Formats: sequence, structure tokens, C-alpha cells
Amino acid sequence: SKLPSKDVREGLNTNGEKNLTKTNDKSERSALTGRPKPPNKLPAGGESKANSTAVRKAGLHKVLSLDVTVAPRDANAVGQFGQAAFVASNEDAEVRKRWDEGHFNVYLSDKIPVDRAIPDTRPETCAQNLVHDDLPSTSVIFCFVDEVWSTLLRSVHSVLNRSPPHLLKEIILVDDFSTKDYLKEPLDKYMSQFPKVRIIRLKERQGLIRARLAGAAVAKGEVLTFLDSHVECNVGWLEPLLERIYQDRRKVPCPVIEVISDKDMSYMLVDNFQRGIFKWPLVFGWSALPDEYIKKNNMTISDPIRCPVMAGGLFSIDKKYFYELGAYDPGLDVWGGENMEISFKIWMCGGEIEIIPCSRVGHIFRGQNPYKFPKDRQKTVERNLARVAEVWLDEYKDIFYGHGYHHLLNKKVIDIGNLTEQIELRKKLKCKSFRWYLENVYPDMVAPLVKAEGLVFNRGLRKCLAVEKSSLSFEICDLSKQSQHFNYTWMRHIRQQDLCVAPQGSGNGFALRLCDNVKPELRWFHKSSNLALVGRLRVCLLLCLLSFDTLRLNPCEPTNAFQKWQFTHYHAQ
Ligand code: LR7
Ligand code: MN
Repeated sequence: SKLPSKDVREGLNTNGEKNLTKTNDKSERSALTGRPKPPNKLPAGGESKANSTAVRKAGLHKVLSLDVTVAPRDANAVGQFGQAAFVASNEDAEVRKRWDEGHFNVYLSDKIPVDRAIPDTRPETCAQNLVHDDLPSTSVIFCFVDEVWSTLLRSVHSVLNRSPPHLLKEIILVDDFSTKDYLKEPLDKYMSQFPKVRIIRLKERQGLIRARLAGAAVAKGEVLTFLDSHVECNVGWLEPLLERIYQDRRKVPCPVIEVISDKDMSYMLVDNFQRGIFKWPLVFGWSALPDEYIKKNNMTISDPIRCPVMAGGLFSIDKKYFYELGAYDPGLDVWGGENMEISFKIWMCGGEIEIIPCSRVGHIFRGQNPYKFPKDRQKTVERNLARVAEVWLDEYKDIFYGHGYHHLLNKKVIDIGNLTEQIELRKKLKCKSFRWYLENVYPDMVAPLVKAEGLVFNRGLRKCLAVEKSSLSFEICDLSKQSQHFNYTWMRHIRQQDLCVAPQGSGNGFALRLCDNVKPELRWFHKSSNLALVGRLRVCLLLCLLSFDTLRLNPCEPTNAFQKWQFTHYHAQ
């Protein structure tokens, strides 16, 4: 039996979620008629059910079953039918030697036919689904840098063999300045057999985001379909994606991403009802729809699943719509974050992201990027994420920075580049707020705007911190006094309006200073009731209370009640 492998897809998997994506049934239409469906039906689609009545209607046909699954060229070949392949033990050294070329079993991949068959993993009803005869055509865009020969070819063949020819306008291979010789003339020569395949060569390394933009710029299809260059498209993968766009051009459908094992190259099913989500600080993950949600909405395994964010690599989008949305922020470098950008942009500016269970594509999940980053990998990704946060997260961006990214606020440490155009674009498109997105698209996301708030109680003195004539004092605790209310923010500020609790000069005194996100000296760690200044290394210095109600920094004393502080409400730790 197949291994469910959602964990392979991405380490993060959060189950047991409570509230889920709110529905917007009004925008749902019947696959058969294109007419709006009656309200209070499935949130995530459900149109496909109509197709079980295998009635042939004018203008519609069953999803084409283009495949070589039944009789592949060589039924006995290694890895045929997506089965696990093995190498003899005396080949282990060779496997290891070639692993780093792609961070998967390259040696084995090279032995497997480039047009192997894979199991048709779609839910049963999918083959019976009706789609329109006049679906838009698509350009399939593969960007690659130093991709392994056999996986690149297998990706291309899977598209050529399993896409209805009239819907496949072209395949665009964007070579992001690869260094390997086999990707030059040999690739040109190989692909010249296939008139639909075009190769674009970038003159310098652009990264996958700008490489995709370069591919899109020359695409002639009405729809753009982006794929990673180490995938295998399954039977009937394309039509269900195009059908969704046909119904509503602002839908951005993604296939179910199945797993091609990096070790034995087997094609593995993933669990049903998985959707794309993010966790702070903008980390992509998968999460299962809870059973009660599925039951309540009468969802079947073939119904589209609305996703707060997409994985990034595999999706179709109406080309005009892609450009209306401003495509990708071209300031994003190399790898990472662009899936967050396009996801927020789609939802906040009127579109929808869905996973279409009848469309399935396998992807080799690799432990590491097999190519070099022109700059430091970590810095590249966090810079991309900071751009996304600045443009799309509104007041929620502090939560992003508060999850280990404070340093990105310091313009001297990192230059995230100019954002004027992106901010203008958001205004021009009249996109909704991030708060709207959280409330309507991803309501189960925990996103408190402050970590703690209320009174700041000192356990030893049994009094509360207060602002008195713009300096700090202690008073009998009184919730009704605004002067005693503070926020403990994601910036780790102890804050009242614009004022932050801060040490005074180099001495031991304390004062209120204007808050400033960039200044590290205003930040406090708050752990086990202690308040320690960030950045005073080793000697754990605490905000502590001596006689005469004054504040000082002293070495931490675990048992000193005068060093123990408590806010009234905690939202996050
Ligand atoms: O500089 C580069 N230039 C490129 O052309 C870097 C990469 N690339 C190509 C690369 O050859 C590959 O074909 O871009 C494609 C994606 O790169 P991968 O395969 O290294 O990315 P990934 O699969 O590790 O990462 C996921 O997140 C990325 C974030 O930027 C992209 O969105 C990838 O497309 C995306 N992949 C998927 O969504 C597949 C499922 C993974 C999950 C979850
Ligand atoms: Mn990939």
C-alpha cells in the first residue's frame, strides 16, 4: 500500500484546527452550467458531483485519459509504474557519489524511463468529470538551474504525454543561467524533437521568481501553468485546473502535490483534505481539514480545497489576471517568499487559491537546494519575507518581525530594497487588509497583535507600574487607570502609547522614551516572570525593584520577588 507522506512534503503539519476558512458560496458555480449554485452548499466547491451523472452535454466532454499507463514502452523498466526502484548494494557508492547533483537519488533517476507510467491516484469520480470543450490553452513554464537531466526530461515528457494537445500551447523551459554543459546544446538538441518546447536562456542568474517572470513574458497561452523542474504530471492533471479558471478567471488552482521519493523514486500518495497554510514567521506548511468541517460541509475527496497559501511551485493562473495582479514582486531574489506574496495578493485583491484533488502532480522533495545561492541563503529568504511583510501584513508585520526577525528592522543591517511600486500596486488594486484576510480566509490563524497587555504587576512590591508626569512610578494596582496600562509588544517593548520603558543612559536608571522599532536597547525578554533587557549578554540583568520604588538593573535572582513581573493578560509567549 502507498505511504501517506504529507510529512515528507514539509516538516510542519498542524492538525486539529478549529475554525476554518469561511466560505463564499456565491462565487461557486456549477461545473456543468457555469451558473451560480444554490447557497449553503459546499464551501470548497463540490461541483464535480454533478459529473457523476455521466450524461454527455453539448460543449462538454469527459476528462481525457491521455496516458501510457496501460502499456508503457517498457513494462519491466526500473521504476516503471511509479514503483520503488532499488540498486544493488555494490552500487551504493555510486548512488552516494551522485546524490549531491540533485540532493536525491540521481543515479537511480537516470535508470528510470523518462516517460515512465505512474499510478492514476485521482479519486475515482475524477475520470467521469465533465469539462468544457473550449477550455483556455496554457503555456507550461519550467524554470530550472542545474536541474538533473533525467528529472527535467521526465517533467517535460509527463506534460507532453498527459496534456490534451489542444490545451497545451507550449512548454517554456527557462534556464536560469545553469552551469552544466548537458543543459546547453544537448538539451537544445533533445528538445528540438518537440515543436511545442521552447528554451529561454537567462544571461545571468535571476532566481526562480524573475525566471518565472521571464517565462511568463514570452508565453502565448491564455493561462500560465508553473511547475518545478522535477515533477511528474499525472493522468488528467491539466483539464481540472483549466476548468476552474474557465469558471472564474480569478481562481488560482493548484494540483495536489504528491511525493516522488528522493530515495527510491517511487510515486507516493498523500493524505486527502490537505490545505496550504502558513505559521509565523511566514513558514509554509500543510494542514488537514478537520473531520467535523468536512462532515459539516458535506465535502468529498474530489472537492476543491480553499487554501490560505499555496506551496508556490505548481499552479495555473489566467495570464491576464496574473499581470493585473502585478505578477510577482520582481524585487524578490532567488528562492523563497514568493508563494506568500502571490497568495496574500490573490486573496486580498479578489481572487481565490484552491487545491484541485482531481489534478495530481508528483514532486521530488529534496532535503537541500542542490544549487548555489548567489548570496547567503538565509539572508536571501529573510529579505524576501521582509519585503512581503512590509507590503502585505499591515499592523501584523510586527508578529512576523517578533518571531526572530527583529534584526531585519535595522536598515543598516539589511537593505530590503525599494517597495514603492509594490505599495502603489496594492493601493491601485484596492486590495483588502491583512486583517480581512485573516478573518475571512484563515480565521483559525492565531495572530494576537500584542504578546501581553494590561497592568504590570510587581510581585514583591505588590504594586503596578504607572506613568506619572511622563516618568515611571508605582501605584496601587487599579485596572481602571489608563496610566497603568501597558502593552508588551512583538517588538518586545513595554509600551504605553508612543512611550517605551527604557534604561536611562549607561547608568541604572529608567525612563520613558519614544518607542523605536530599530533600537535594540528598548527590547525586553519576558520569561518566567522576569524582564531582562535584550542585548545585555551573559550577566542577566533584570528590571528589578529596590527600596524607594525605583527601577534598576541587577543580576538575575531566581527567587527575588521584586524581580517578578506579571501582565494582566497574555496572548502569546
Ligand atoms: O535560482 C533559482 N532558479 C531556478 O530556476 C532557484 C530555483 N530555480 C528553479 C529550480 O530549478 C526548480 O525547478 O525553481 C524551481 C523551484 O526550486 P526548488 O525545487 O529548489 O524549490 P522547492 O521545491 O524546494 O520549494 C518550493 O518553494 C519555493 C519557494 O521559493 C518555490 O515556490 C518552489 O516552486 C516550491 N516548490 C513547490 O511548491 C513544490 C512543493 C514543495 C512544497 C511544499
Ligand atoms: Mn522543487
